[in-house]
Amino acid sequence: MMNKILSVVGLLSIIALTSCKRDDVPGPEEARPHAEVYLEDLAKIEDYLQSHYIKINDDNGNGKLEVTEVVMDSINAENPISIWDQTDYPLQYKIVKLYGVDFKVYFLKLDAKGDTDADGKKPCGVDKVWVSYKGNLLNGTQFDIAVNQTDFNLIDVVKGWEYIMPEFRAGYYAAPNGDGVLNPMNYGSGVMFLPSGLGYFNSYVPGETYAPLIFTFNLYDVVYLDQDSDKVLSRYEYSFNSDGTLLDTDGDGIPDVFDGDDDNDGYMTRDEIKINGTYPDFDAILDCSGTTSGVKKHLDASCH
Ligand SMILES: [Ca+2]
Ligand SMILES: [Ca+2]
Ligand SMILES: [Ca+2]
Repeated sequence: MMNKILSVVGLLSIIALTSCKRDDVPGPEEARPHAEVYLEDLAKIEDYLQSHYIKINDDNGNGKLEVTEVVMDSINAENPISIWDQTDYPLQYKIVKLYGVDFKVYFLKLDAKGDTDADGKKPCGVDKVWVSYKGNLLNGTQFDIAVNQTDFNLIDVVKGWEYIMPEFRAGYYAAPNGDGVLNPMNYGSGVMFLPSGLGYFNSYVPGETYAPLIFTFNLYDVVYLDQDSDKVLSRYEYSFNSDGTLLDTDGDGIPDVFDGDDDNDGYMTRDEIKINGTYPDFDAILDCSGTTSGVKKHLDASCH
């Protein structure tokens, strides 16, 4: 089954490769301005949050949270408290600065143990994640689901994941039943409510254009990546300026996380940081004076 969470570009290229012609999949509509669409999406999402409840059914009684067990539907006599008003899973949001818009992105943490758990690795926005998830439209239509663990690089999927997944932590694997079977334990779980601008926007991918998306997910594991192969893990290079752009130390237009020569001094970062032929941990990378207290060599064009 094709995972629809792949970014539109990735997905459309797969469609192009696997079918001669798809008359049933219309091309994208001409894109409307992000700022305009976002305000409509925000109103729809906030209306949804105020008119729907959330409930977790432990359907299979195995003590693990499956994405299929997370139920959201219109409030009724039996379930009168909205997602907006309930307090079991406090509604949080993150401001995402992108495309000239300050997107307010709501999310819920379903696992109250949350951030305090020292076992949990957190991804940065360009790492690889092992997840289970389901994707729904606001009308309840489920357009995608992966019940079992599957892995994605966060830069390959819808934009919202890049920003919201780092708010969650992974768990660990253990064999609690003494049978040697490893199970994911104590993992982060959540729900994100994405404006269409951080989803498929003007593409028909989820079944309609400009669709706000609801993703319910478990984050089982994180693999730290080195996107530019400069021997500095991306998580140490992936950071944002106050205007929402990615940090670009040398200002050459290539963010540090994708730049193999971060200070543009003509010497590759991986060569600059090497100590006695080995690559040090990030904290041990030296500065120009040979200590670890100043600006690291690969970020300082005055030495190499
Ligand atoms: Ca750069
Ligand atoms: Ca770099
Ligand atoms: Ca350099």
